[in-house]
Amino acid sequence: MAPAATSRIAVVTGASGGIGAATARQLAAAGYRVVLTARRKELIEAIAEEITASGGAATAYQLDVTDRDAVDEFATAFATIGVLVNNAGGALGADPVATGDPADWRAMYETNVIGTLNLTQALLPKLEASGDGTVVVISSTAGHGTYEGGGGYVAAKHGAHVLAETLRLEIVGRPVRVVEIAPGMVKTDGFALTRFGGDAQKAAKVYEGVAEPLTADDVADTVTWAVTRPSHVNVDLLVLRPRAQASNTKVHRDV
Ligand code: 8X3
Repeated sequence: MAPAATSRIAVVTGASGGIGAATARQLAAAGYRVVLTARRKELIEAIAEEITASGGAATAYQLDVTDRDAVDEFATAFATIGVLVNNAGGALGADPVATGDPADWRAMYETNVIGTLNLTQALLPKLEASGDGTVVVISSTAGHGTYEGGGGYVAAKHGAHVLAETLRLEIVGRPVRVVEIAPGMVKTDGFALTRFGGDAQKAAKVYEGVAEPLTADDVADTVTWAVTRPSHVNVDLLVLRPRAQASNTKVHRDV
């Protein structure tokens, strides 16, 4: 059996909204002492307060996952950690490869891949010290197949997927599981809006006519399920999509 979650620490990156915030709330409800990290301090502080007010244990720590010095400093606060959820990331632009902005590609690689690398490297000794750690990588179905306009996001998420797969090979035999959760279409407040530079109309088009895109809570539910399996059970990869989405390019729309 996995040790009781109670009093174990779960670090969640990108916890200021969407999947990260939902995951922090659900892990706290499962008994973890949650540490919410993100760049936007006020947001994570508010969520941590809300979790605490409802009887959970949560703290907020402002962190940019691409800043390695800051990540290393953050890691010094812990002797052991039970769970690391690498959720920080996201998409910038939906341009074809021929015209995509290299700055967007670079930024996406930095957050989705290097950010995950930074946290994982810094916290791996602490996860191992817990005797039963779990690294979760929130990748995407964009890490398992491409689509037109996927561009740098697809490339970066393939990087995150490969990081998870390679790490699992390299640390086998040590007491740390590596779990990859790959969501398809998830409707959150921020994802599509960020991708389209704040253009609400373009963002709304992503979900147009789709009966029920996944919610942040749907993804948080799978994360919580995966990390609370008995210790010897490693959920290598869990791909989830809404029923209306059969593949990256096949979505049923009632329009
Ligand atoms: C989000 C899924 O289809 O926008 O990670 O690439 S998609």
